[in-house]
Amino acid sequence: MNTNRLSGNIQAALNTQMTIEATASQIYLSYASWASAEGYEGIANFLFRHAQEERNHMMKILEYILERGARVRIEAIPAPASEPTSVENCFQKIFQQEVENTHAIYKVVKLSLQEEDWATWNFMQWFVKEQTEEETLALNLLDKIKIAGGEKAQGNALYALDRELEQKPDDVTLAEEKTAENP
Ligand code: OFO
Repeated sequence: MNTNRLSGNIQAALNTQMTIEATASQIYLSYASWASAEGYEGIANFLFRHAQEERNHMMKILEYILERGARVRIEAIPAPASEPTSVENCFQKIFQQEVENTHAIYKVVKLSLQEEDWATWNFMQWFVKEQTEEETLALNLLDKIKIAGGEKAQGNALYALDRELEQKPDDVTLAEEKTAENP
């Protein structure tokens, strides 16, 4: 009796996405280590926390694959590319990598739609929303560094940004939760 509720294609796509989340976690770890070495402890703290979030995303997919009676494939994680060259460059790289992750997630969503696998489609909606949050968060970081002086940001402005990120929550409020009274 076949108890595997995922098609071969969906199983492969979810396993790939799991590795992408693990890779994202390593990227955040490397940027966090870079920030700490440069003396930006607040930014490092924020990025270390985010590395953990990406690992949680990986675990969600791993658990889902198992729950559906399919097989998990643990693959090698590529080493993160070069370190950031500045705080602005760090935030740009973060934004870029989140957008790439969004595209990867959309591919899984599209496949589940084509295969009419509504359980996977439904499961993936959590990730669609999460990516909107993560892109918003990354865009907010880019805005902040721009206000602090962009590539030329230094001294007090960078210090204030670093302190702020240490306290910054990992989530942002999305448009659908906003109102006229509370924009
Ligand atoms: Fe940065 O996001 Fe996972 O999915």
